[in-house]
Amino acid sequence: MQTTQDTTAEKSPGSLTGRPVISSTGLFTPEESITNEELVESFNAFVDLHNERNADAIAAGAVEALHHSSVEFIEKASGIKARHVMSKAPIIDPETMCPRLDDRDNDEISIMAEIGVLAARQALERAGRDPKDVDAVLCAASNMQRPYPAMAIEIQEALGIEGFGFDMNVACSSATFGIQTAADYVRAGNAKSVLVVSPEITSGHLNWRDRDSHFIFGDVATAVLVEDAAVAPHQHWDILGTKLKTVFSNNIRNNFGFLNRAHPESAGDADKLFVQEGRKVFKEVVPMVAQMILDEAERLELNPHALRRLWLHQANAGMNRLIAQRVLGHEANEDESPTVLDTYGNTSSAGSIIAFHLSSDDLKKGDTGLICSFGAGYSAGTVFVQKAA
Ligand code: CO8
Repeated sequence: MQTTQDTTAEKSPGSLTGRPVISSTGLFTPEESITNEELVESFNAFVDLHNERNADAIAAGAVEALHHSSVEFIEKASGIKARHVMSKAPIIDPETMCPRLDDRDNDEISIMAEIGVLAARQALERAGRDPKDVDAVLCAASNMQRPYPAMAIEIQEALGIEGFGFDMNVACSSATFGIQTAADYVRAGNAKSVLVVSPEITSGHLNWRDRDSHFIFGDVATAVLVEDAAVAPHQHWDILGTKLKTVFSNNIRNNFGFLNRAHPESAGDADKLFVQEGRKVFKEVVPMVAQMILDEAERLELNPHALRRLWLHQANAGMNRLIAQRVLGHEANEDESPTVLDTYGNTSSAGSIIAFHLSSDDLKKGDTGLICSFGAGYSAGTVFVQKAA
């Protein structure tokens, strides 16, 4: 197996353009899905159990009573109606309320790699690409199930890809940061074909007992094949420009790490799961991202009002409405800014890629669009693309 990253350019000197394109995408959607009604029924049963079991302590003021969630609130505040998950039954069991994914032997493929491979295979098939011709795999996601060996190397092995792979984590912006990294390998001539795989099992770090956030996330895996234009299939998307940005914020946080462990049952350990100040995130991220898109459009000499479609990060329908309006100069319709949030929930870094995967085939040669992510860090990434054929 090759372990260096500069073999491609050496193999085919002079034949590459150094111009990165998106050749194809792939998507894996878990079969199981939880509707808001099912979620709220289970959450409210948990609240009733908690309040019943702690009735005396609540009456004495030692324990706080919990409050019911509501389908109406969830849909109005976020636009989410359902989410796919890898392990439904334990999540909606009021006595468990977290996924239960069996440990696997070291000689079995890990679950993150497994769903990553399913998305990646689809991307490879759609591009007609033999895995042997891929040079690198980046596993870009907001949570990794172990530190090493890298999930990317496991995916590489399962697909029979020679070359190299590594994991990267930039929360909800992992996929766009992965696309720019892959594009930079192509620009530098270090690779001609790079898979960016984003398996997002967000259900593992969501606090299903927290009324403020229990409805937000869902599981999925996406893959993006970034290649040199010289080897890309006829049907591809030219990458016109990529831009990344990070600004430190404590408003979205997860303190889980190798120095501690998460115990969802213990209130004291709730910060080892996803926590956020949703209102602040909303207020601060919308202007930051809208301005970043406008600045990047100006740098690339693109008229933002003429963008044919925005594939925005899928965190909140209201955020996307405001960002799209600022960018396009008018209220965007579903065709201009497609939503997958309603059925997938927030799938972290995969959201904008799912939207692109499901709603891009109908665009015409020359149409320009924007893949954009934003989330914890804060982090944000833009990838302006143009349909080549
Ligand atoms: N049911 C009923 N009422 C509720 C509920 C509920 N479930 N939850 C809260 N309420 C109540 C509150 O108590 C509050 O009541 P009051 O007014 O009396 O105080 C009222 O409803 C309003 O609450 P909020 O102010 O919290 O409601 P918002 O309108 O702000 O909506 C949202 C909450 C939906 C969270 C919204 O603020 C939002 O979407 N913000 C942006 C979030 C965002 O984009 N976050 C990015 C996260 S993604 C990321 O980068 C993380 C990556 C890691 C992923 C993997 C982890 C699993």
